[in-house]
Amino acid sequence: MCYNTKYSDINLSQGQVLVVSIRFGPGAERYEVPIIMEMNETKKVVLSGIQPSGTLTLGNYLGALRNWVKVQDEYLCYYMLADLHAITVRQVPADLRQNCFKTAAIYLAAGIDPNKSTLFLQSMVPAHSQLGWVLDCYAMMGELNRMTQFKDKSARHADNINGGLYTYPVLMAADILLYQADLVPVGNDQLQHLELTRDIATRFNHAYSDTFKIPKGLTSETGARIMSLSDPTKKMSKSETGDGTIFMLDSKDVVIRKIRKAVTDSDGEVRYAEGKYGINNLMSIYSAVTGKTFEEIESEFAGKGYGDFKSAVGEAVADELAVLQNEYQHYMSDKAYINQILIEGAEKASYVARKTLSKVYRKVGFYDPAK
Ligand code: AQP
Repeated sequence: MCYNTKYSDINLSQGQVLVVSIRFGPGAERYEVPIIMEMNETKKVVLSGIQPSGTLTLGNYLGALRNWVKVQDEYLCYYMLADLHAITVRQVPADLRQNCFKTAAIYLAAGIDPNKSTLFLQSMVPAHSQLGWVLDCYAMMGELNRMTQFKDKSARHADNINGGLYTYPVLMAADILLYQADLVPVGNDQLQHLELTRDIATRFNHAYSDTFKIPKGLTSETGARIMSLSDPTKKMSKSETGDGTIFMLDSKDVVIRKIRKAVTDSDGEVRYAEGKYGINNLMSIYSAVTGKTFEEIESEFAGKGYGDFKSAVGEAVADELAVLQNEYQHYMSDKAYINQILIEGAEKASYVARKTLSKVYRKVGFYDPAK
């Protein structure tokens, strides 16, 4: 049996890894031989991920996903579903499985294009845990003790302050360093972890020889830190209960209601100023969604009350999310497609990750009887 594949139809960018599965034999489904082709790397590499620990939030969208989509053509991007990170907080197994699948659909709906970027599940690439362990031995307790996210999360989950929560930033370092990432798109909340990644990589490179590329942050001016609507001094989080978080799958009515209830102040003037946390947050959201500057927003709502402003923010956010939600429904109805994307993504990611891991194993002195 012969299958004609026109390789001229495959648009492979520089640096991308292509996995081809050839099916042959009686039944045509029975044998698969993965062939991996790799182009010379010239584009800068980007790595990022979101924990599938619940429905993604407006913060995940404006602070991460939307920016990932924008850089897909310029860079060679690896976008993972960080399920290993997700279990640092107790998850209901069936919910985690379902959230992984839904999050993959959200990535695709937001515009992550599997022909341009590698979309994969972290737990399907064993090199993340393997490098994570090695790097644990190169991260210092004093460094980990300073991580503010550990302090925040252990305060929020006082009944489950586990080792994984503590070494979370080291696994994040492994995620980034495995792909020799040049750039990591992060919200402000992750900058401290990125700094630690750089320190661990530099320490390892000095102890042996150049092994890891030292990554830099790629921050966006808008949406870098979206705050909770009910407590605008805290980051908007998936796990927040109540109306402080807008979820990417919230209906228009829910979005408008949550924004109408957002905590503001008694000043009554729509302007960006020190201490006006609630209004500043709503202005940041409105600016990120509409592309308007703070000055433009201030003049648009000059002489109007918070009610008008909140209605406009609610409408703008709901309209932006509605487009994405339509796409999401489309992907959710095609389970086979999403599964295929995740299988191929893991193969491509594993190929690259294994190269870095074997270099690290050799440098630290692990014996390989095959060599
Ligand atoms: N509120 C936010 N504003 C801007 N960016 C945000 N990000 C998350 N929340 C905001 C960005 O999304 C990426 C991945 O985040 P994550 O969801 O994997 O991790 P997290 O920040 O620990 O998530 P939560 O929502 O706080 O999780 P729970 O509630 O489960 O503990 C990062 O790039 C981050 O900057």
